[in-house]
Amino acid sequence: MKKNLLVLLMVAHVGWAQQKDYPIQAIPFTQVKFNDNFWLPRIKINHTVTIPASFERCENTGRVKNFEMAAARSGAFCTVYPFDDTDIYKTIEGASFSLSLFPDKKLEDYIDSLIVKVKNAQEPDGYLYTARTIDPMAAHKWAGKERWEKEREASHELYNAGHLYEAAVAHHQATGKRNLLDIAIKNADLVCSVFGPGKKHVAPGHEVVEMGLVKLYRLTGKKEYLATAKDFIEERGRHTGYDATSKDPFRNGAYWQDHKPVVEQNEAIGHAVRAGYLYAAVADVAALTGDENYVKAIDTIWNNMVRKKIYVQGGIGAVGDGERFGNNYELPNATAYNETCAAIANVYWNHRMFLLHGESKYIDILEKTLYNGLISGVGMDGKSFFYTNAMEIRNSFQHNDMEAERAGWFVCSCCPTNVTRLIPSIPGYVYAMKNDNFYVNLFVSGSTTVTVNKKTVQVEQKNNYPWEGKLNFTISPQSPAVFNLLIRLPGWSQDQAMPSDLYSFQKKSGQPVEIKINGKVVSYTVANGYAVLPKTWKKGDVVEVNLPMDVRRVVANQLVKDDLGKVALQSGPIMYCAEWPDNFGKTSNVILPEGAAFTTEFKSDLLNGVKVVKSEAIAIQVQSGNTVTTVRQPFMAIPYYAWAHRGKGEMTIWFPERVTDITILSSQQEKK
Ligand code: FUB
Ligand code: ZN
Repeated sequence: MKKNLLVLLMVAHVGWAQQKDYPIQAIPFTQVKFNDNFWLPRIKINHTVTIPASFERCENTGRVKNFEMAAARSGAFCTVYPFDDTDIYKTIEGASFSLSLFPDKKLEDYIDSLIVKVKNAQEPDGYLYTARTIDPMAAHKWAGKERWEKEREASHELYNAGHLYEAAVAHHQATGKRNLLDIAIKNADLVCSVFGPGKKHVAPGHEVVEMGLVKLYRLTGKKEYLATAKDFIEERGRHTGYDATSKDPFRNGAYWQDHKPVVEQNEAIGHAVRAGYLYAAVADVAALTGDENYVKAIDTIWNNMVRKKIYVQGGIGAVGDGERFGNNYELPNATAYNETCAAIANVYWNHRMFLLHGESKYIDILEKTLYNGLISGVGMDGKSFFYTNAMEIRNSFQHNDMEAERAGWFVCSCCPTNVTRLIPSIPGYVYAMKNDNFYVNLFVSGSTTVTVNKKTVQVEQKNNYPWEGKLNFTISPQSPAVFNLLIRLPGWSQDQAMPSDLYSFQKKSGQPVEIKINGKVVSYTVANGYAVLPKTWKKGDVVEVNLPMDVRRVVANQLVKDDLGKVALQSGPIMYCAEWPDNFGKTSNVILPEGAAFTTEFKSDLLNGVKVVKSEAIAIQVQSGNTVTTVRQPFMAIPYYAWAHRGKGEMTIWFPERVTDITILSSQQEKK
């Protein structure tokens, strides 16, 4: 009898937790150690510079003061946006991830002192939103007179909540403390009591609360959190106040992904950060509930994004007006918006898509984003940032809205604080597991220890990625262990510039990727984009993989008007750009003729160490008296992510191959 009761209790316990989940589980970032030259320095500078600088900005811009005033219930909200609270939450989240990697008592204590301020600003029923609490009679103009009244449009009450939950979970996991978690739970309980069937209805105006609730659900097992996340997703497309005939995304609801129920949506649409967070949350809820219609919807949306709406350097959200996705193939270079937060959202989404489906194409997008259009968002100093990530800069700066220099902070500073939390979590994207399949997704020197097929296995990577393609893995199980090692064969190593026909390599290489085990070339099968290596692994087994790193010319689909007749340059995962200091002060006049050969060179003294691409170009020179001449000149390209560290000037990603495809700037444009 007692035994039966125990079984029942065990079932009940398992019942609250995840009965269903992603079929693939990521190896948590805390279990992955880096000792490489590319990511580890970035993670360190994030800890030593970015996090302190970010907290400092939260202090000196008044964001912390907002919490103090909310605690005192007096004063006047002293920053600009009602979502400024989230900069504190996101920095706490990043700092917590970082604490897991680098224990730091001073930082931990400082976070605790901030948490006291957050707690004091929380209203007794759990409501937490300084833009109202400071003075409810004079709430922020985006917030409305009543709580949640303007949530759909602009208040960001649930956006703030979502970032609070994500921070709280990270903080609890890093420190074991409940101080922030209890605040988050109190707020989440309020949110669940206010919204849902038979209660208030709203499609959150800026998604992220859904992902946050899922994280809280995973930690606490409270089903309401998952149910409310799902309710919020279900709310989309139900609002009756839009004008469906309008093409304006603000009028037809598409800006908020609210124009149709999610399961009927088939296009990456609207504000790109909102969209990315929504699609990531849909993946989470699909994994946890087994909802196949959700999976179908995000699969279709993903195909649309990858076939028609992503830039060659991994940026998404082409249009500045509304910070949103453009129409299909609308990928202008001169006005590309590419918000850093959108790139981050795309990493979150693609990682989840991989965990759902186990296909390497999702990691191809994640890798492209990570090494290019995302880290371009943070400068080498760790404290300067791009909000938008330009695709070209011309001397005339005729598009003044394009940022040509990084800044320390922004009035709307979502991107810097988002970078702060993304960087230390990168080790969590490297490995994953499903039963006796062990996936290697990213190539970073370092190690992890995992349990595969009930055996403890240490996996060590040694490489000089992303500069060289020689990868070395040492597999060391405690005792011989049978499992499949799945090594991702990046799309670019398989003659595929993008998992779609949006971009392709001008010439196929046809070079197969060679793999050796213990010095012997082995044949292998490829499944879902992975080289599958089944074996009884023994201590010290060495796997060598040789990825081709030659410089490739990338061409865009003919429907991308801006890129017609032009090529971009790629070596391994890295996209290149030409910048003015390396090309006689100008890059908009550069033609890369067909057939021009490329060489590469690693320059340790340039931009913290980068592999540059060299060639000979033809440069257009406009002389006085209506004369245009061409000259041959040396050409040099640097990794796109490293541009804008040497002053303001021209930058080009897409190069014409013929003189007929170059845009010659008028002298009037030059002067502007
Ligand atoms: O609305 C909150 C954040 O501010 C968005 O994610 C960014 O695009 C910026 O508009
Ligand atoms: Zn942003």
